[in-house]
Amino acid sequence: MEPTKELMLQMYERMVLIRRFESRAAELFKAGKFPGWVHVCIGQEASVTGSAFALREDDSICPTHRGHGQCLAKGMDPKKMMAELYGKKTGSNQGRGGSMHLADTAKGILCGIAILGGGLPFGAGVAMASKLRGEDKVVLGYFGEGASNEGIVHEVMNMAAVWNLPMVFFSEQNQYAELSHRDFHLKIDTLAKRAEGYGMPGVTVDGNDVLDVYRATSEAVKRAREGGGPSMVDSITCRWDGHYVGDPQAYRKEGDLEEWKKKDPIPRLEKKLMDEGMLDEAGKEAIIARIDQQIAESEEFAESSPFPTPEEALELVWA
Ligand SMILES: Cc1ncc(C[n+]2csc(CCOP(=O)(O)OP(=O)(O)O)c2C)c(N)n1
Repeated sequence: MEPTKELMLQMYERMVLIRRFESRAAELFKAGKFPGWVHVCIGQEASVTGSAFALREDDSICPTHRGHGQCLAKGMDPKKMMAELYGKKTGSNQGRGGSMHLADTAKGILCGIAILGGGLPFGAGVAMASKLRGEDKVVLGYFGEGASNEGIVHEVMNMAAVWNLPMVFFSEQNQYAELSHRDFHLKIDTLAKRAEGYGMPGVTVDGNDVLDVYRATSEAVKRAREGGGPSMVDSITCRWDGHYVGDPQAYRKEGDLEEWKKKDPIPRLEKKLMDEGMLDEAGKEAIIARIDQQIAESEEFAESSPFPTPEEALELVWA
């Protein structure tokens, strides 16, 4: 499934948005503008964009604790996201969730869950609902290579295969799980090897090549939509920042960042677009200016929005 030129330009712009939004969010966090923990996915923009763009608007994703990029790629409004980071009432979760629990069900963004692998069983429930209702909506669940060793991930993948659920299990193998390099806890090179054990197809993609990610995920989404059941995509990429913003990263392998930065996903697509005459310097500058304006507006929106009041604390509580 080849993306159109129009779609490639949209993917480029979205990757630039994610990179610049997260860079600014990290600066704001360091300046003490909002509390909590912030996990950025800088370096992984192709992985989140290529996968989310393979979905329809009414398909769903299960975001993780490192979910800004996943949610922006799926179409979350940057204003709602920034306001949520600030804990404001205008945020995507009305200020109750923060960075790790982003949700916007109207956009198919099921709630991010900070417990590793915790989003996947909910995603399986949504996929089962789609199947029982005779709809053709697909759920794509994100997880990291660290989470891949959690029992819940194995359980969900097994059940999804047995029940033939319309799901895509998308692992972002970003080299580090908290403070551990992947070699410390994984004996296999690609998680896709595990797919056969669940009875589903598995594929490995270059997670820094947005087109490779888009093509492979589109195929998995098509299979799920047509009743062919779940698949697994292992996207090999790297996070450039720490586990959290402020992490001193004493554990990082020497020279590894320099190597991965050579594979920066944004200039890779940019070069293709320029070589094929779809983008020029002026077009690139216009995209950056447009995005910086959008980010400045989201910051202003977050700053000027009210906090929820103590009287409203129980408003969104179900029981
Ligand atoms: C069940 C559970 N165990 C441990 C943690 C603590 N923890 C938070 S993030 C993390 C590492 C996650 O690594 P990975 O799944 O590869 O995702 P990444 O952070 O690299 O995106 C750990 C161990 C947790 N949140 N939930």
